[in-house]
Amino acid sequence: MINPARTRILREGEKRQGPVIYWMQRDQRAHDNWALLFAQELAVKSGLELIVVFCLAPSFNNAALRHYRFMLNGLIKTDAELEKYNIPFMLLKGKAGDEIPRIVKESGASVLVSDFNPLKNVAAWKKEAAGKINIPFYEVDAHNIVPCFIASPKAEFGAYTIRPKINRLLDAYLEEFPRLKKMKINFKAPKNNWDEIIKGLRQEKAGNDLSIYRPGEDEALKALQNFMDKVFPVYAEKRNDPSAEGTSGLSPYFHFGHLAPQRAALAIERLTDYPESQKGFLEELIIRRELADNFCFYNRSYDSFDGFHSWAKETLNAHRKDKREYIYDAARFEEGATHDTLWNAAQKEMVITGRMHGFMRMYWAKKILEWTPSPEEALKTAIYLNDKYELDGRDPNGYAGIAWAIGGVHDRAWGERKVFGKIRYMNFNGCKRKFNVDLYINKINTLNEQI
Ligand code: FO1
Repeated sequence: MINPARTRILREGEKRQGPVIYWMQRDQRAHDNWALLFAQELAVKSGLELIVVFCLAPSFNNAALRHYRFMLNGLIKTDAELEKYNIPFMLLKGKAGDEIPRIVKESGASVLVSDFNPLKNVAAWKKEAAGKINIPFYEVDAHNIVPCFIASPKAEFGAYTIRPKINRLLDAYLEEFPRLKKMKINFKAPKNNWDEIIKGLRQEKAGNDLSIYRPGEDEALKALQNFMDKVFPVYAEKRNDPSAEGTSGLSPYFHFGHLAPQRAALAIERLTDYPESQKGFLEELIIRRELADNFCFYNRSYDSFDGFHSWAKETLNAHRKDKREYIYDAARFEEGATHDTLWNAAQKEMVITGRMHGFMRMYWAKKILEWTPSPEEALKTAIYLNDKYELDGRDPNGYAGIAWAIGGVHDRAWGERKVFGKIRYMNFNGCKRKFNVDLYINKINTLNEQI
């Protein structure tokens, strides 16, 4: 039995006989997926068929071709995996607000289930779909260990306020996943023509093709094992060193839902030999990640200046007129053509590899604030570049991270200074104290452009 607290109902509806549809959206995997497990429980209990659908949108928050390729190549594997369980997977194309009601009507579905997503554009899709159907519509948090709407009823100030709330509930929710069951012969969906779909992609090509990252649920589990075997022992001291290979590299798999953060937590929980690494990683994986969902879910201005706390708005307003030592527009930032070799290296790392080290992301965003005429323009530029190039962009983690860097969200006030006001300041010398800047810049400048 799936813990009912992981589920909330988006609309009531009349009970009828017909397939249960799981609209897969954020959690694009067959296993360790609470939304799919809930949908299957409903279907098996009532002897109904189970269908999984995914709606391919023509655009998504400035996602580029390489992001769509990564996502679709992951979905191909999910389609194949579901087939082994007699669960049909249908790829729909177009606006979800039209496509989901259409498939509900055509299939005579009795229940609609989707996975939880705090992003406002996805919430709008669901609202539109909910308004056009008259069957029950459930949403299941398959991404967070403690469901977002259970962890807290409001936007939290920071990790220090949400941490006790999550830790109190962790034992109840950090449980092993039930196995997906094989359905009796189910209705046969038409085969998805994946080659045609991938050839038909029309998104802008931005940055390198990233063929080195292998998408999909199976690759995500391999990446988790590799992290545990090779990186975890040194994670505690290397995680803040951009010149080292000290990060998990799991964020693109979390972003596209190829890996459940709960699966990673269950695995890492066993690694008691490295308590420091374990503490550091679980803080990022559980507290920081669920804080980002909390921020986007309860603060609909998560991508704008209005989303900042009043202390931050006041201090940034008080320094609007400060002279900026350097001024760059989005194009110059995008080219990585500023006066700062460290900043340029971080931008180059993101364009070529589709990722940027966590420590550099903070420096990268804060310098955009410092070298842009207004905080609003800085936020716009940082979000634009992050969403266009990061493999894990277009994600609550990204919006929360940028709001932290530029607007002090989930941070506190620091000593007042030019442009930043009381927003935490970072500079080149601060980076030099933390890690070998030349080594990092060198590593990026010798990156193979053919990635
Ligand atoms: N979600 C969809 O339901 N349909 C899409 O076509 C789609 C495209 C897409 C492209 C890049 C990207 O980073 C995310 C994309 N998403 C899409 C959203 C994704 O499924 C998650 O909802 C978000 O990443 C938020 O976690």
